[in-house]
Amino acid sequence: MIGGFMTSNEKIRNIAIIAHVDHGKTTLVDCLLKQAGAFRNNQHVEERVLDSNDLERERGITILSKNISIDYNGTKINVVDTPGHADFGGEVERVLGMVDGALLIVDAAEGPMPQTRFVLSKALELGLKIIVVINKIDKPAAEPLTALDKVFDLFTELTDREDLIDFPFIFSSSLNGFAINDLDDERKDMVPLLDSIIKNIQPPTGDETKPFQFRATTLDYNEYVGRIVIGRIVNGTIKSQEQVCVIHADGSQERGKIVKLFGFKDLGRVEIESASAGDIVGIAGFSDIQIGETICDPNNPEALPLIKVDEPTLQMNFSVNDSPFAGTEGKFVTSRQIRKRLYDELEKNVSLRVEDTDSTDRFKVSGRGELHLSILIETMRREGFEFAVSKPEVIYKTINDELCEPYENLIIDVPEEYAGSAIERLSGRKAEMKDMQTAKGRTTLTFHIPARGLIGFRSEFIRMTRGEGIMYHTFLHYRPFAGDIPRQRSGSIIAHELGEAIPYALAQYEDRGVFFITPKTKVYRGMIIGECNRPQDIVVNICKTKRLTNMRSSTADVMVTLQAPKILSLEEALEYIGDEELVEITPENIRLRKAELNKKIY
Ligand SMILES: Nc1nc2c(ncn2[C@@H]2O[C@H](COP(=O)(O)OP(=O)(O)OP(=O)(O)O)[C@@H](O)[C@H]2O)c(=O)[nH]1
Ligand SMILES: [Mg+2]
Repeated sequence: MIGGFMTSNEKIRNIAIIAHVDHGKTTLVDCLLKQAGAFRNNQHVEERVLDSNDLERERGITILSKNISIDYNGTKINVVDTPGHADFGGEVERVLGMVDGALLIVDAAEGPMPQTRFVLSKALELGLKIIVVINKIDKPAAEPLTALDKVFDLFTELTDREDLIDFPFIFSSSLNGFAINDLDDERKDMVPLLDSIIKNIQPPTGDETKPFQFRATTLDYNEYVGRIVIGRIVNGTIKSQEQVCVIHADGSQERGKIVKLFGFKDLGRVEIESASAGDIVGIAGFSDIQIGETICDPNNPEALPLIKVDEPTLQMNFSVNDSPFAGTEGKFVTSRQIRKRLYDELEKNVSLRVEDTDSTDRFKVSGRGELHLSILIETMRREGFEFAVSKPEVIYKTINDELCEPYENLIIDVPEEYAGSAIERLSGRKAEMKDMQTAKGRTTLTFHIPARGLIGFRSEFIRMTRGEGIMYHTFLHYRPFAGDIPRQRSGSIIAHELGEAIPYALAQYEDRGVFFITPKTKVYRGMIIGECNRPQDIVVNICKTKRLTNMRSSTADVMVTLQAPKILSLEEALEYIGDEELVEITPENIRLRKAELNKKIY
């Protein structure tokens, strides 16, 4: 049977799950689904079942927020799992607009972290009721009560509203599937959390008898019906196939029919016949509707306040691969294919922007941060695309006739002995220190820094702290341009000709720097194959075979032992390249190269 769960508001709860990255949101959703019997008894369930796309599973992070719904004793609890990484903060903020409450998950060992503060501040601004979940209490280093105290401090810092500060809390281990009200309680299941949601989160407000109003909050896509907008029915009731009206951001109205109406049930989206105020649904039928716009009753068209979508702060060019290896590794390589793929991405990637440029082979792609853009690159590469990307650059804006640039709030946590050098390096990148605290041998520092100053910093930071430093940054605001930041990068080692790198030649240049390639890697003229230990680029002939003057030298080639190369990940490659350099992306390889391959000096 299609449809069915017409519910009155009383029987609905809408919540979002919010937290700093990795504090256990998705694992907690697993537990809730299991507890509510969403899986058959004998069904094999993967961990973090909601992190369903390949990249999410591989990296262990949530990239897209997802809706599920559970039935608990006759109440429908709509749950939105949100991503924890700062690049997706805008998405979390929007999602919070369609719920009535949130579970704020906090790692019992780590306590509140930068993104905890960000998501909490957004939830409090909206006046949402929050249940604090101190998670991972099974960890040996867990200090649940200390973490709870710190969360309390954070609340008092962020709001004056007593009713919100007086928050309900619960302890849990989503890995072990239990939640408890008191640390001495028996640890058996998630029932205490479900009960707490029913008790503490209000049923949605909204009037079923008023004209229909729905606000598009997130995007989804399905190849049969196209764009699906997900959001909350603010007022009224709606049926599938009904005539409605979209009010666009510019005020224009578009009439049309609801082609499909979706509700959420357990893990999936199901087609339904009707739904009413307070419920979260998906609507298909409008290909031009944008995030934040309203769908409403055509006889009483009234727009809901628009919600803003965060503007991109970082941009880069995607271009057709024109290296000598072009077309040999990818399935989709033409300008037309790349263009279509990029524009298709806009169907579901809310804060991404794509623009044509003066060259038909190049597109400007803008996003919310390095992770946002690198995930798109990685996804396309896995689909078989081949292309080249340029160095990510911040997006400047003119505000009140003044050139402004994006600033980030940067928090680093380092062993005490590295604090001095961290401060020094960051001030060279125009960072201003805002706070510094030392406890238990570690120092936590807060800076405001131009986003520009962070490009390339991560790898330097990891090296400087010998891998023991932790860093987080989130977008802060636009501020007047801070002036030049000289980039300190060593020169590159550049290949001189097309061929295959041979061990003997690599060994010869080993004292000049570190290589990014292994022997037998195919290289071409102008390809960047290593980092020099001097500021200048050097060009090397890495394919030359030694003139064989006697028999011994042919075996000598086999005998050389080389230092391990430094194989750059996609993110590292993007951080490494400078102006006039590109990263070549194919399903099989990530190569660095000079944009101009045939310059005299190579
Ligand atoms: N020890 C312990 N580990 C946990 C618990 N809950 C989650 N984890 C682990 O913490 C890691 C992160 O869990 P996720 O559920 O992916 O965290 P998340 O908050 O959804 O992460 P993002 O979506 O990337 O922000 C995983 O390795 C989990 O297995 C817990 O209660 N105890
Ligand atoms: Mg997650």
